[in-house]
Amino acid sequence: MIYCTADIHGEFERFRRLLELIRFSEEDTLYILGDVIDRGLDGVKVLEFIREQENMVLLMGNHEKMCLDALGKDSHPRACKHWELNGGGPAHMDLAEHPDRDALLAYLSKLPLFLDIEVRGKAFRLVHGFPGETEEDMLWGRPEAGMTRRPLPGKTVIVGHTPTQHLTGKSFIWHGPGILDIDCGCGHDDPNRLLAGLRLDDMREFYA
Ligand SMILES: [Mn+2]
Repeated sequence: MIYCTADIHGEFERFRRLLELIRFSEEDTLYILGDVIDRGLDGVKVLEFIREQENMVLLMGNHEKMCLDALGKDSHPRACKHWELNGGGPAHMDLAEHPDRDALLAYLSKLPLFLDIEVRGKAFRLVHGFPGETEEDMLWGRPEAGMTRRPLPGKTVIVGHTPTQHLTGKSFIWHGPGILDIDCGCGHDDPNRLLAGLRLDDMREFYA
């Protein structure tokens, strides 16, 4: 089976609970739509875990991009500040002295901005923020609650990045026209937050 999740934001235990809930096995594939680090404390642990799994595919989120801008080869103090202001403190600390720091940064630098996949004859675009032409759109763009037009004709778009609480006030997957937002606020302060999993074979939703 093919699953998606997004925006784990350092909540390693909740991520483990989701994997148990969906009985994730080596026959399955999990696409993770970015933002595994920051806000929660265990982002680097989540990142290392995902990197070790052959059947987990991570996409770039704006938090992975901020981490790369702060620590990668073109780093500058303003990028560090920007990352810290966006909850990058724990991952910054964990990566500073990390024995695999270079390998982890190299892994991050190769993450795709979007993926087009087909599951049981249905076409999907997976992207962190919103489908668009530029990296800025794809990492930072957001759907609007009242949108009426499909973002991509012929494709169902799956995004994270925008907590569904901001669109509907609820911690459940948001269904817009030809687009689903699966970021249910994991890693945020909201006591009602959830980590969602979506099975693309039958569009069944799971929550941890
Ligand atoms: Mn994001």
